[in-house]
Amino acid sequence: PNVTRREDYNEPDWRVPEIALDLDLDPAATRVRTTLWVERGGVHDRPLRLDGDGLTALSVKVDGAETMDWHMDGPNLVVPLSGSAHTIETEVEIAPERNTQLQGLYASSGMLCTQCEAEGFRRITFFPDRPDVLSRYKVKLTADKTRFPVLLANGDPIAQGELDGGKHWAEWHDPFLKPSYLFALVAGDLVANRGTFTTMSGREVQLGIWVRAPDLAKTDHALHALKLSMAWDEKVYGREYDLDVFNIVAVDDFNFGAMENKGLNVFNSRYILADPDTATDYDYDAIAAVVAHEYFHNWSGNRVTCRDWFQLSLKEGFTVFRDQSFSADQGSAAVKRIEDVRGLRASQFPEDAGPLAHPVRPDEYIEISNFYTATIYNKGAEVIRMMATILGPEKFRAATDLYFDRFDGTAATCEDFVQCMEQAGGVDLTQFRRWYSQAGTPRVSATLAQEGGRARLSLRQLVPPTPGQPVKEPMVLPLKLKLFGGFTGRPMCDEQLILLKEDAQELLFENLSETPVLSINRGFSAPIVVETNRTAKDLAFLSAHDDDPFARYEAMQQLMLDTLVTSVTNGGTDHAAVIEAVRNTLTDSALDRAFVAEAVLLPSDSFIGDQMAVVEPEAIFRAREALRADLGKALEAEWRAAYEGSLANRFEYSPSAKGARRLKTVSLGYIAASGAADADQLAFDQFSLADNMTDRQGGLTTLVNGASPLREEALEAFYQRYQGNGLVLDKWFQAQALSTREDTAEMVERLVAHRDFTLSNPNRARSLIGAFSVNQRAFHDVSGRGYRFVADQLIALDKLNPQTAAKLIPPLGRWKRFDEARAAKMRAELERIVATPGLSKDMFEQASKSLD
Ligand code: DPP
Ligand code: ZN
Repeated sequence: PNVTRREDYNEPDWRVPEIALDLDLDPAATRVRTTLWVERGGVHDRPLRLDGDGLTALSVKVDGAETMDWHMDGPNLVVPLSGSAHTIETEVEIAPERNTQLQGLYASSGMLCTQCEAEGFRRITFFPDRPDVLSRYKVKLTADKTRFPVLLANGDPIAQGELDGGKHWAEWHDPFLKPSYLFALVAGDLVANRGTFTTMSGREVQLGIWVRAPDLAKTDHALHALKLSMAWDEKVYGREYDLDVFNIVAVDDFNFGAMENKGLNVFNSRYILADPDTATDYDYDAIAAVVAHEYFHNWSGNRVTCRDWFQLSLKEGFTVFRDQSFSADQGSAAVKRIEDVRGLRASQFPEDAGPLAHPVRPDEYIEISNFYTATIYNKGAEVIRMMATILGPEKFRAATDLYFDRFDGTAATCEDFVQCMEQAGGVDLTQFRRWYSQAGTPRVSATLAQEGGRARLSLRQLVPPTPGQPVKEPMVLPLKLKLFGGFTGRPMCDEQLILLKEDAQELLFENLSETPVLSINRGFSAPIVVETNRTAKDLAFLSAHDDDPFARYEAMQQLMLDTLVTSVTNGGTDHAAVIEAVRNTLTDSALDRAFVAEAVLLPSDSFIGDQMAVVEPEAIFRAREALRADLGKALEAEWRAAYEGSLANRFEYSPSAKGARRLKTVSLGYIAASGAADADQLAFDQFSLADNMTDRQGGLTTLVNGASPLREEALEAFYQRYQGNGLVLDKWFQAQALSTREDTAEMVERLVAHRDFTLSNPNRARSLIGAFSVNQRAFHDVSGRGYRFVADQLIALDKLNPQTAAKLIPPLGRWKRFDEARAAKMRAELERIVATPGLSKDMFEQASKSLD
């Protein structure tokens, strides 16, 4: 397969300032007639080369006359042209109902919709399908009026009408220049939850959340989140919406979470539909975050887009940072930061430490779909956050203003963004740019040594080697730190922001009146791993006294991790320090319940594994269960008090009610871990009496991990209650795939034969196969059956939907982290995948790189 390289970038040979699309929509056979107004870019004699994927040209016209002077180069259409500007017309026919890749134009639950990012537009029509070709779009849609009463596209609706034979048409114009990946259309039998938003300059925007009629009642939360997002972007970034309409459509079959098409966002229905009976608090939060994310792309992505796909983090990293800040402003910023860091550590750190590690701005790819990664999105967001930290809020805002003003209507690069930061911020980011080019998670060791009234902090940084990058240069690491008096608990200095730029640096603290305790990387100011010489006592102290909630959480996590890693490696069972620290936090009534719930939760099996030279899944599981049981027993009264204190109220979606629910289920988990006789009944009662999905799922999950007869009863009741609701059935599959039980692999193998299981819906495939492969204990069963099972499923999924299949490869690629026997079995499955005839390039790239 071909490798695309960043350094090979050239400006487009031909520009396409205008395009008109005329689609006669039909699931079996859709006619696409396209008119391109093309202009030669610069002085050259190269022909017009239009990307295609699976298309056959039925006719080609140049300047109005049919021509035979064209040829195919593989999937692409090549038309020699003599002048500097021409009109090109092409006609193709496509079959959306046969499109199982869900890329291009496809059918989902009776509607027709599109997904064009990154390279799906070429599956609809011939076009220079690259993000630096910006065009003004006119779109005419024609379809059967009964099956497809609603016809939507980007921009503003211009005209509509009826035709003979039960058909109708609609025309949409988008006045803004956009790349082809932002094109979208939707045709279906849909209804809208409508609203309006008045922008800062007083324009009224018509909002619509489009769904199938039975789902209408589940759209209020998304509509509300959209209005909040629009107001937030005006207030925080000065960015106003620019069209008269903004539509969102929810679609059941969707590869991504959602897509920011100009004026017509298309969403995976899991990020739109919510009511208390079917959506958890986590879902509610995720819906608000994704609605915000896609809306914010209107400026960071659409008005200013990417020059090429190597710049993907320009829009994604920045937009994730924006949506994280938005969510932080809606509730507890500390809890949001904890959740984001937990997510980064669960997905990005392992990626950066494995065979698929790549820089935030990659240098090459085989299939761009494989680069919609935690590194591009979440590490990319951390890189923006660090620049915001270095600049401070005012200069950062000046820098983003400059960026939006300077690059509005163009396709920009990460370098352009950094230059705006430098100019408006008055800083030199030369060395900082390594965050874009060097992969790998930097590791910092911080050693604090006291000598009388002075203390010396020695910092060292190391960026580990990653594929293709054996040697690294030191990075710029913004570290927020503070010292606390170990005796009085009082801060001994103000918080400092230091920039660690060298391999090693030292800091001196003078006139200390007591022994200092180090609080470092406060707020997770840099996305790194920090190793310190802090004792269990220091960590317990910080977990109770640090005035930065993130640092407090972090100290507790480190204490738990140190304890667990010791248990796994030396069989240690001294849990006293953790128990005391958890008791302090749990009984501190001044703390936010949501914070408490996060802080008392043990690190995941996989995160414990990430700390070890060789991951031992069974030993980790046992050590973690032993600590959970001890915590459950030692603090049983406290867990019950926390549980009961969170029982009362009826469902409400507010930060405090969410926090109470979270702590309730975390406490339930510990009560169950204690072995209390009534735990199963408690879980079952929570499950059956719940007035919301968060509590119901909490009860179910607790039972699913156990062996009570109530387990089957709950699973069956849940299934019966939600039969026919795809999104909730995903939770049913997922709860079983994530079970900590010994027989999970066997259960999951049986579940693929369940009549509600299908690989053709990405959410369903991920809820079973994806969830199972991150269940460390079950997936890494020493027999290797977990590996074989996942490989079988991915080979089957690849034939339908390569993009979704390839995203599920990474757990198999982590073989280097395991013992030889497991590693050999994992490699064997990867080899079997690579050798599969007809394998997609998506899978080939992920699986073959994972073998290196
Ligand atoms: N660009 C989309 C998003 O991240 C993914 N297709 O919002
Ligand atoms: Zn995005």
